[in-house]
Amino acid sequence: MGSDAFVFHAFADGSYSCTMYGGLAAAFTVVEEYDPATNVWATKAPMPTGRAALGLAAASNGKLYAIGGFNEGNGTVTSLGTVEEYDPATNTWATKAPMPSARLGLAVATASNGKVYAVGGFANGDGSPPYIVQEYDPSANAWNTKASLPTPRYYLGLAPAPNGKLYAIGGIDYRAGANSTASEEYDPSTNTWTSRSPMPTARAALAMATAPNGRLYAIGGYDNKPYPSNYTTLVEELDPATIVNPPPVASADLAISQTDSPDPVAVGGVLTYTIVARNNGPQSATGVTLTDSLPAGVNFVSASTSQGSCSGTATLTCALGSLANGASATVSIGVRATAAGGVANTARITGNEADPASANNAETEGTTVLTTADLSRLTVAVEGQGRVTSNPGGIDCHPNSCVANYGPGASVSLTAAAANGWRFDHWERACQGQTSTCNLTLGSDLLVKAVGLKC
Ligand SMILES: [Ca+2]
Ligand SMILES: [Ca+2]
Repeated sequence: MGSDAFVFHAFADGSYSCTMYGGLAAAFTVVEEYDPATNVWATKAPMPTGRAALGLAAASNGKLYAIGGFNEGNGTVTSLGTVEEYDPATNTWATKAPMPSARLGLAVATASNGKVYAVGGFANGDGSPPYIVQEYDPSANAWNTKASLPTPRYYLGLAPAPNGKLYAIGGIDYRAGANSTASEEYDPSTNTWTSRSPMPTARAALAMATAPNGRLYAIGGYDNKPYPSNYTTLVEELDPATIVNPPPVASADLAISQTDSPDPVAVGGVLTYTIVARNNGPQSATGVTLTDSLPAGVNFVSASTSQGSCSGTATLTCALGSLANGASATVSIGVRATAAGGVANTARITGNEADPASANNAETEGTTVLTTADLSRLTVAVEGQGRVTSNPGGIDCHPNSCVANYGPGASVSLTAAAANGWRFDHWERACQGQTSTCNLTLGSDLLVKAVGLKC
């Protein structure tokens, strides 16, 4: 290629309005050569496929590769995977293996390994985010798909550095829908991307070039100012030898869940909220605080926590301290229901770190509060020595009789266990049979007797 430069027509503003570019296929085949030594321009053999918003790279074999872009006919924009190779020595073009993913607004550069990388850009009408990275090997005339661009972008800049890495700079952030400051480094030897110091000014449709001093220059493009003052003459320099990784932003996704027991509960009865605070990571959470403003209709009875401490009564504040990634803490809050109806209790969690998902930082649990007249009374008597427990809780008889109230139609499972030297023999009254578990549906007040015998 010598010291000549080649100009391929493309858009100045990165737009692709169909009306602006009628007859585009013919207009965008022009190739002109500039010779810095003589300051002279010359017209060269036209590119076979007219297109815009393509990528162009000079490979180490002395040839140029024109990759992707789009053309337009009958008002329809078509993304292209076209690859055409220009040989400056013979002023001829050859068609090469097409890029697997047709794209426009992509960035193309050659790394020191001799491979050409096509980064970002989007397929018109495809809808997929512009994160695709594909590698072209000029010697094999073959493409491979590589690790995706972390920040999906189009109309970005791409340039190689003497350290063997490529830098993908700026462009339009597909997710944010705005010009980007992203600076992401690609290492072809490990096929990995690393986030680097962002470009100071968010820009798209910029030009990137590597100077003999080893530094990269981001030139022009358009920034976030209103049109038409958004076209910028700005030049910002990136020195790959001195850039650093931006400090990682600590983040921890705290999440909360709670259950209540019993539900329904009788007026005057104690209701327990069991609240689990969990850190879904990725970093450890510090200063984890659970707060719970108790709803009207309940009075505070007790609070306990598996770590840290809780204070307050109407509003409880539990300082849980730190939670490692994946760790959890459990807070139990006992309240007495004071009025029939429904109560809804909301518990919230916060921490010192940024939380990437806020929807799971609060949870509300509802409980039905019934008058005793609405409830069914279950009375369990134990004959002999043993214990009867229930699920849901409420019954725990050993050795005497006990009573619990359940909501209308509640399903209750009773389990009998004999004391040492005794065996469970059979149920009587509302339960029957000799298996140690009995399932009941409480449509009315019921009495159950568990009979144990000495071994
Ligand atoms: Ca969260
Ligand atoms: Ca409930």
